[in-house]
Amino acid sequence: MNNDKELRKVTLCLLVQENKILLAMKKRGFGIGKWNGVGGKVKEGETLEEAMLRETSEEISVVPKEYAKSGVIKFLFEGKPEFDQEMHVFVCRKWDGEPKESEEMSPKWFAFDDIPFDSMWEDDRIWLPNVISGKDVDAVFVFDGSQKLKDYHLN
Ligand code: 8OG
Repeated sequence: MNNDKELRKVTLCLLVQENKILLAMKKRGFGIGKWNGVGGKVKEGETLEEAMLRETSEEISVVPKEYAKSGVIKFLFEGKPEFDQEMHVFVCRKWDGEPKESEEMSPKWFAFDDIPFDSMWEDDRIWLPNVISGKDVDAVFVFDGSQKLKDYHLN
């Protein structure tokens, strides 16, 4: 596993309230048709936190107010190094605004025991339960050429 190269950075923000998590259906681009938290690429000159705040407000019209960094996950794609990225995960427990649909995402609340893992990235069922129970994640996931999970390592 080549674990050392400098990877493109993306963010992911998970809104959590009591025993519910807000996921959003990705309507276009990378991960289309999957439920996920909200986020995207960190732009030149932006901090991770600034990127997370911008993406959350662009994609679901919510401004995070109380949040914490919950770890980092590297995704490596065999034969497609241009897809490789490093995802910085935030959990947000207080925000301003009501989640609203955008051109990119359609948000919905799910109970912790009803998370639609079959319609999510394959790695999520491995790390997401830990993160919503308050643990940090530090992991590497390797996908094959057809985006099937092939190997992983939890640090
Ligand atoms: O800007 P773009 O639409 O490419 O952003 C992709 C988003 O998807 C970004 O928030 C990072 C996130 N993402 C991946 N891979 C995975 C994954 O395996 N699981 C989850 N939960 N999110 C992922 O790029």
